[in-house]
Amino acid sequence: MDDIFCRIIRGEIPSTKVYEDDDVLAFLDISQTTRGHTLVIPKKHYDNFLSCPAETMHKVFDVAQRIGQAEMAILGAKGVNILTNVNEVAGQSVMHFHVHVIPRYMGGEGGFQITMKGQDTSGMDLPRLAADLSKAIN
Ligand code: DGP
Repeated sequence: MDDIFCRIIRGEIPSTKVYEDDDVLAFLDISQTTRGHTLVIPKKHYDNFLSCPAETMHKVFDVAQRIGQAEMAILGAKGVNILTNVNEVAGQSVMHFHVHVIPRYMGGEGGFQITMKGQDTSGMDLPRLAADLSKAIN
């Protein structure tokens, strides 16, 4: 599997690096949804968060946490969104696992918006739903 982030890792496409070690690379997102918007990726290719082995996933999130802390400390961010999309239906456009670290400021931001709209749950068997999910976790 080869994608645009694999090419960034190999240095074939330039990126504005924020952090790098043997396993993880972080660089500024080209879109800069808000100032400092950073992507954290494993150097080894995995399609998404769900297919990434836990050990690597933990390393990626460790770096994401540190970048979020840095955004709060030196960019004046008042909050941070940590986001990872899985598959096109959830908005994933680059099929290489990545975590967005998006600093949030008071007013004057870019276009980032999350709207979680609740729905009528009266027709759902929530205890059954939770039990099914619980059973499926291994
Ligand atoms: P997603 O929609 O979650 O798959 O996010 C992919 C992000 O990757 C999107 O915010 C834009 C960013 N992106 C795409 N191509 C490039 C690139 O060549 N360089 C950089 N720095 N970011 C890119």
